[in-house]
Amino acid sequence: MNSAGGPKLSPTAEAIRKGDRRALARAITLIESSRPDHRARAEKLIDELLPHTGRAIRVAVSGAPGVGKSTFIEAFGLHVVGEGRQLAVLAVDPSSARSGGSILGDKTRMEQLAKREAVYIRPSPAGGQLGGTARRTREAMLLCEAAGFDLVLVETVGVGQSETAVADMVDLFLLLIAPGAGDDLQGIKRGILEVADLVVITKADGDLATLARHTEADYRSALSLLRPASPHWTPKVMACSALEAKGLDAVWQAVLAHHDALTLPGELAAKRAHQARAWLASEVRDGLIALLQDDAAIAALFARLESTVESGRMAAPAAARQILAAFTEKAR
Ligand SMILES: Nc1nc2c(ncn2[C@@H]2O[C@H](COP(=O)(O)OP(=O)(O)O)[C@@H](O)[C@H]2O)c(=O)[nH]1
Ligand SMILES: [Mg+2]
Repeated sequence: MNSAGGPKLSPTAEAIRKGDRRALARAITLIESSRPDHRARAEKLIDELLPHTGRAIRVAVSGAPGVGKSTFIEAFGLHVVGEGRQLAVLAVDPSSARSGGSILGDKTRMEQLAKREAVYIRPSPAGGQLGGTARRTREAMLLCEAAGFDLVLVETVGVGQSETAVADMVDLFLLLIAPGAGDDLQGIKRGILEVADLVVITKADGDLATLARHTEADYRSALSLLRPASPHWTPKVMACSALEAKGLDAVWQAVLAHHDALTLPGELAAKRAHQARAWLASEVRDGLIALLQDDAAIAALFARLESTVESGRMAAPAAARQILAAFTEKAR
């Protein structure tokens, strides 16, 4: 029996529980691998550590490239560490794999933070597609929680589908916005604004300070037109400067207020339960597609029907039924 009263943990799990950084880093590398034997070990490890997760506040930091996410995380991170928090930062940036540049940029931008004892920073792995990234991030988050981190920040680019996937694994979605271009809301899709619990106008300093106030007002009125997703929380809009370390405590207090507001009525637990269910469904979906692709004949049929559907010669539902029929036939 270990201290938590559960079954005895494996040495790896025990090391992670004790906060051993190298064990944590190795475990995250393991979950990033798609080799079947690695997957099997990763699943076992996650399962073992699951009872030791769930005690962190999970926050997504999203926004367009260049808005200031990494700089914000550095400044905000230093602030919360000063408040006694243990912080893990996970980067999900599908574009960084392609450009190859932003990981290096992020490392320098989080230079001070990276030196802190209470901080663990994990850049996003190169390659892989979105589904894989979402799974790896969720699993990495659980490992970090088991290692004792009580605040997890997930940096994600506010374009494409990645933020919806990330919104599905965090408690709070923080959308960063740069001053200016309030009219078109900077091309930020309405869908992203709808999942935002906190909108933070960053770079509210120097020449941009006045513009930042206008942008803040614009977003406040845009948000007032949306129905809040939660009965216990109305999304907030605030401004800060990561460069001058101003307004960061207000953001932190809002994160804590959101956490309290959702915890007391049981909404946080319900939200996480719902996320766990959705995770299961997506794992089953991914697993089924992998099974289909494993069979050469079905994979060929899949590819053939894909182009049929692409060219508009057949609708997706009929094509999907054909593929599934071939699969169930095979399973018989
Ligand atoms: N004036 C000002 N510039 C900032 C601030 N935060 C970030 N920047 C600048 O904005 C640029 C992009 O920042 P970065 O954090 O890499 O953005 P990311 O792509 O969203 O991670 C950099 O040149 C930063 O120096 C801020 O609070 N004030
Ligand atoms: Mg960045």
